[in-house]
Order: sequence, then structure tokens, then C-alpha cells
Amino acid sequence: MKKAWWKEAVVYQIYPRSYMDSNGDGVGDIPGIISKLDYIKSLGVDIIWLCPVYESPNDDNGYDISDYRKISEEFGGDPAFDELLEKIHGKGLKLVMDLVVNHSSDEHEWFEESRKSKDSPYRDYYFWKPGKDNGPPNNWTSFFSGSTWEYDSRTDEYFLHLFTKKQPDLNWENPKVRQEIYDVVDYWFKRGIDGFRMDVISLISKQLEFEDASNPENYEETIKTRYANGPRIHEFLQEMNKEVLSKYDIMTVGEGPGIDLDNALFYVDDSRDELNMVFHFDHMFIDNGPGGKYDPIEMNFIRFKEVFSQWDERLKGKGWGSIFLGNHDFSRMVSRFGSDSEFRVESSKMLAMLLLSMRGTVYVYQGDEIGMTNVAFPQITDYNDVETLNSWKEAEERGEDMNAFMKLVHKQSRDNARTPMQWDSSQNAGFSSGTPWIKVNPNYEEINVADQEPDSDSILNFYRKMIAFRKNNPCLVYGDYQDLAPQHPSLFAFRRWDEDSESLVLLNFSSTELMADINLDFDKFEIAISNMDEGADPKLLLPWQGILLKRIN
Ligand code: ISL
Ligand code: CA
Repeated sequence: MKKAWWKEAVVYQIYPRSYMDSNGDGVGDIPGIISKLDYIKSLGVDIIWLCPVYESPNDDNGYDISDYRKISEEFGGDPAFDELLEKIHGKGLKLVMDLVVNHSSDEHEWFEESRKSKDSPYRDYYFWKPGKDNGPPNNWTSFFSGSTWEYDSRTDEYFLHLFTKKQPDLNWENPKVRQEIYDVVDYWFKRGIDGFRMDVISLISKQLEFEDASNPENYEETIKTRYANGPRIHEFLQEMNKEVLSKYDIMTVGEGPGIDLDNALFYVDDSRDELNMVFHFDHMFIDNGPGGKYDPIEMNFIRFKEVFSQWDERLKGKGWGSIFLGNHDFSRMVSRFGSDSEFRVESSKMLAMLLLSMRGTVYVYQGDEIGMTNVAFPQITDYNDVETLNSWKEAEERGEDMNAFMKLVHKQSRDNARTPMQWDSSQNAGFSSGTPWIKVNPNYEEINVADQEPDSDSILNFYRKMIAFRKNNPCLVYGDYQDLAPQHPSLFAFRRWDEDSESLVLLNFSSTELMADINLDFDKFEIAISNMDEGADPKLLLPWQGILLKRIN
């Protein structure tokens, strides 16, 4: 496997609104991040991925950009950004930004011009269509509820928006649009950033027939058959690579629904010169029913493990994977895959062990390093996320039992991951001296950085230990992967090895003890890391215990 800095990296994802507020306006900002750079460096991570900080009306918290070259004043503006980048580099870290170019904000000047008239030179920057039978051009529904088409009376046509109506989709068919985007990308590389995470890149090429979805209420099917992986997607990515990406030593990771085992290599096969990595959602959508996130089904643990095996098998030797268990779009990793009550500490550490011993580039989401959990706000008015609020409205219109729906919100809302970072036990968890834009999780008095710093047994210090261990054991980065107990209902046991070394990882995904009955010569291994006081028998795993063993050389 060819080596590269971005393959060996551990990435720390920051959701800037919720990280650290420096000026008391309740909104996290860039000076706030600067004040925490020593903390970030102390984790042992290599790269910061910063969610969007560009100028934006914030209909979708920055994923609706109105100026691609400007840092939002709310976050501190361009001078603060320049200082951040310089300090990040000064610490030997790198910075990856978000590139959101499937859509812009409706307040971007391109769209403001586009909507003025059918003859506007910007008309073709977006998708405009006449209606059909007094309604929208087709039956597509947006990721965030309702039709993907919004009527604009000025020109008596509809425009396409796969997300909110303030996020009109850019028309990549238009070469001028593509050139504008490549110029933006080039602008940021010239400014010195080290890569891009490309938002919903799987959606940029549209099926121009705009054919009705056959089962519009089936979310996954519609994504796969209508929205994602359009006919020119790879042509566009290869063009972007040739025009700009290939000219810099940077990293790219594409995000997007509809990226699956069958098509991933088209994006990341080394020989195709498109992207370095993609995020897939096979494990993240594992508890989604046909209606999506607000139609949950039970998590299938055997399938969960299978996802890791299948992806490793598919990419090995050809492309490179990305490993993550949470981000700003999903509920908290410990609440989903671990146990956020009695065994919160144990299971947070165990999940850290999983993350940091898989093959691929590892992404740690802010707050997971201290075991932050989901939140259960009592009122829908406590929520901010547009996806949550729209789903709520739809459920209300359908006449659903709203108490039951509230439970779903508690479980699934993206705001679970967006409550402020919990720094200490002072007011607002030390996040802000003002009123935070979204409430702090009330458990901040128990779960916060300040308490965990001095405690050598804390989740935080366990992350540091695991990250350092991974750095010292390249076998965990590049080595081969094998699941040792794929059918076991609660044990995740796998092997990582290369020419020089071998590690075993045993993880108990349950609240009861278990015997890891696997056919291996345990005498040849010694315990390197455990998330609990090391027991005498590595095969006997306590609830949520994780053990990493290394072959004795
Ligand atoms: O969040 C999801 C499910 O609840 C995903 O389907 C998500 O909408 C999808 O992966 C795209 O996410 C990205 O683009 C969105 C933005 O809202 C997300 O925050 C971003 O990560 C639109 O730009
Ligand atoms: Ca602020």
C-alpha cells in the first residue's frame, strides 16, 4: 500500500458554531478555536476539518454559502481565519475545509441574478423548469422534507433544491459553473489550506430527464435511483482533479449519500485521479427504515461488523477508506453504538478503540473524545436543526402522535451532535459567557474536559493513549484486516497485521460479560491496551470491555 500523510492522519472535526465562543454572542467562532489549539494539539491529531465558516444566512448552519471566498463575520471574518491557519501550521497541524458546491445559498449573487429573468447570464447556473399540471416538475422530495422544487413567481418557473429551498442546486452541466468552482478551490489552496471535505459530492451530476421517483417515500431507493451518482459525476471529478486538485499536495474526502460498495472505487481508485477518500454511510444508516432517519429500525450488530469487512475488502490495495462513527449529522456515537448510561465511560473508550484500530483515515468528532451524549430537550422550540424542525412539521401535518415523535427527535436529531462543546462545569459548560445559540446538554457538570484532563483514567486520556498507540504502530494504519467472529451477536474481534507485527482487538458490544471463544494462540500475545483494569484472562470480556493485544515478537 502506497504511503501518504493523509492516510496516516487522525482528523479532528470541528463544528465551529458549537466549539468555543470567544466574544459572548453565544456563537462559537474562530478566535474560540484558536484559544483551543493547544488542547487540539494535545490530542495527538494531525488535521482539523472545519465545517463551513463562509458567509452564510445559516439556513442550514453554513451549508448554504452566499460568498465562497469570505469568512463569515460572525465567526471572526478573514483576519481571524488567516491567524487560525497560520497558528495551525505553526503547530504542525493541517487544515481541511468544507467545500459545499452541490448547492449555494439562495442569497449568493449567482442565484440572486439567476432568479431575476429567464435571460439572465446566470440563469443556467441553476436548474429552472416550468411546472407540470399546476404543480412542480416532478415528485422528488427534498432531503429536508417537501418538494425539491420551489416556485418563483418572478419568472413563473420552479428551481431545484435537493436540500432546503434556501439551498438551490448548482448546475454543473454549465462549464462556467464548473470553472467558477475550480477557481474557488484554487483560491483556497493558494491561501494555504490542506484539503477539502466535499459536501454531498455524490449529487453534483443530475439525471437531466428529472424522471419521477417510483417510490418517493422510500428515501434510500430514491437517492440511489434518482439523486446520486449521476451520469457525469466522474467526468466532473476527473476534470476538477486535473484542473486544480492535482496541482497541490492536499487531501480530499468526498461525502455523500448513495456512495456504496459497488461504486466507491469509481471515486477513490488511485488510478482514476478523482478523490483520495469518501465517507460512506452504510454503518450510519444501519438503523434507518425505508422512510429514513425518522423511521428507525433496530440496529443489526452482525451487519454493522459486516460493513467494516466489506469496505476493507473492497478498498484494499486500490483506494483508501475513512473511518468514523459520528459527525454533525448524526446522534452521538456513544448513544448510538455504545451505552450512554451506566457504561458510558467504558463504551466511549471501547468505541475509541474501534475507531483507532481500523484501516483508513480516522475522523474524530468534537466532544466524542470526552464521551458527550445525546440530549433530550423537552420542547421542539429548543431545537434548531432544519431537518429536525421540518420532520416535526411534516409529522404534525400527518396527525402523528407528537409525544412519540418527540422520542424520535431525542434519538435521531442532528442537534444531538450540535450542542456546545463541554469544556468545564461553569455556566454554559465554559462554551460561552452569553446565551448559547443552542442549549448546552445539562450533563455538562459530569461530562467536561476540565474534569477529564487530570484524570489518567478518563475518556479524554484514553483517546490520547489510543492515538499515540496508532502512531507508533503503523500496522494499525496500513496492515491487513480480518474479522475473527463475524457471526457473534455481541463480540467484535478482529486482527490487524503486516510483515512486522500483529494486533488483536476484542470488543464486547454488550452490557454482559462474554467469553471470546476464538481459535487463536493467546499465549503469543500480550495486552497492550485495555479500557479497564486489565484482567488476568484476555478472553473474558467485561461489559463494554475492549482489549488490544499485540503479538510478542
Ligand atoms: O444528515 C443526513 C441524514 O440525516 C444526511 O442525509 C445528510 O443530509 C447528507 O449526508 C448530506 O449532509 C451534508 O450536506 C447537507 C448538510 O445539511 C449536512 O450538514 C452535510 O453534512 C446539505 O449541505
Ligand atoms: Ca462568538
